[in-house]
Amino acid sequence: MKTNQTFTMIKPDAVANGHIGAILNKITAAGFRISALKMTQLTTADAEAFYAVHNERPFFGELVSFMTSGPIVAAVLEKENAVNDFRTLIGATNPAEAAEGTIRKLYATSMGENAVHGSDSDENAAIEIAFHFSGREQF
Ligand code: 3AN
Repeated sequence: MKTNQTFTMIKPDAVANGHIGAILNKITAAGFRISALKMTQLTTADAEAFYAVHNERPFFGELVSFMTSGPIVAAVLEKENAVNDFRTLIGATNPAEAAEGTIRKLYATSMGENAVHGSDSDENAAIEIAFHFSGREQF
């Protein structure tokens, strides 16, 4: 399956630190079209379901409590090669290893509180988009 879509969340740390506008600006400046957008707050059940692949990892509890700690901004982004190009734009999971100019280098504070999520495959992008947005919320 090959699509031109990816899914992102601006995480609670970046929302609380006032970076929504700067991050959306960086995303559109990099050539992505925003085709869905909402501010919301995940419940514990939402975060556990969204991150179910990580439920055996030692940081799972920390991840769920962080992701439910405040509002997030969820979005669907469109561009050719969206998944890979967006992973490049956000940088490495650990901000200390993220390349200069990437969103995580600029705005993340730690490995756990790393400012943004980006889908890791076309398959997961489709699952994550359907998890957060109904058909009539996508344009
Ligand atoms: P990415 O978000 O770069 O795809 P994943 O999928 O390995 O990274 O991890 C999902 C999320 O889990 C990360 N965005 C981060 O918030 C959290 N996470 C990953 N590794 C750690 C860790 N060692 N300690 C705390 N949180 C972590």
